[in-house]
Parts: sequence; C-alpha cells; structure tokens
Amino acid sequence: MTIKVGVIMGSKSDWSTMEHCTQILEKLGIAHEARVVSAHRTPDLLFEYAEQAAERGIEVIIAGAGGAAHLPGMCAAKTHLPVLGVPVQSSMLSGVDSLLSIVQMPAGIPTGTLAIGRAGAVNAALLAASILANKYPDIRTALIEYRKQQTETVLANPDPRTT
Ligand code: RP5
Repeated sequence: MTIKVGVIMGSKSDWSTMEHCTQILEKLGIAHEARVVSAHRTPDLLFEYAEQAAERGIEVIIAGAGGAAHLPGMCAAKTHLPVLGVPVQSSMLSGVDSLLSIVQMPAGIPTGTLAIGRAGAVNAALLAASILANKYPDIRTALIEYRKQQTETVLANPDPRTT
C-alpha cells in the first residue's frame, strides 16, 4: 500500500509524543511511515525527504519537534504538500518554545500548527485523516466512525466519578 502520511520528528526522544499520532493513523487504517529527520542534525536528509515526498506518493507530512522547532517550517519550505506541525513538550520551557517556533511562520510558507504534546499528536493524525477523507471514502468512513465512537463513549459515561 502506498504510504499516504509521512510522520517525521527531530529526535528519537520525540517518539513518546509522536507515537500517539501513529496509533491514530493505525486505527484509521491510513498507510504511514515514521522517521527521525532532524532539521539541524541531518539537514541534507530533511531536504531529500521533503523534496521526494510527493513523488513517493505521500500526501500529508506530520512533523513533530521540540525546542527551536524549525523542522515543520523547513520541511514546508521544500514541499508543496500540507505540513502539520506538532510542538513537542520541551523540558526547559514546557513546549511553549516549540509552539511559537512552529506557529509563527512568515506569510508565504504555511505550517498547520497543532497543540503541544499528546493532544497535538493525536489531532495531527485526525487532521491528516480529514484532508485525506476528501479523496478516500474508506478513510472518510473510518474517521466518521472514530468520532461516533468517541461521542458514544462520553455519552455512555456521564458520571465523572466513574471510569
Ligand atoms: C529537537 O530537539 C527534537 O525535535 C527534540 O524535541 C529536541 C531535543 O532532542 P534530543 O536532544 O532529545 O535528541 O530537534
């Protein structure tokens, strides 16, 4: 199956956040790959990855990074594909540094920016699914079903004291 979503991250230390992203992609049956691609430690690899992604069939890139998080922005600069940025929670500044590095792109090269940490990783996968759902009926069905189940779970457990 052709990989539709490329999940990249600046370091192996980002995996504990970004695995929440791939878990959702898995659940929705979206073919994806996960790679460590660092903007500052492996800049040539980043350029190669971003430049080749579209011709490899990738349709959305999700990029997680922490600290001076220029991975999503640099990736977006080298591809026309949509790039969704996940700010990883850094130890020094709790991810506010990551968030501001990713969100404040100058006009001309956008990156979609999600929430800091796990919520952002999960939502990046769901947003990628929404983008792909316009084209792929099976992904649309899986996404609608995921949301339906989420709603049903909340409605079935209205008492906050029970799990
Ligand atoms: C960024 O630097 C990575 O995305 C990671 O969040 C952060 C720290 O990386 P390590 O020093 O843990 O490898 O490039």
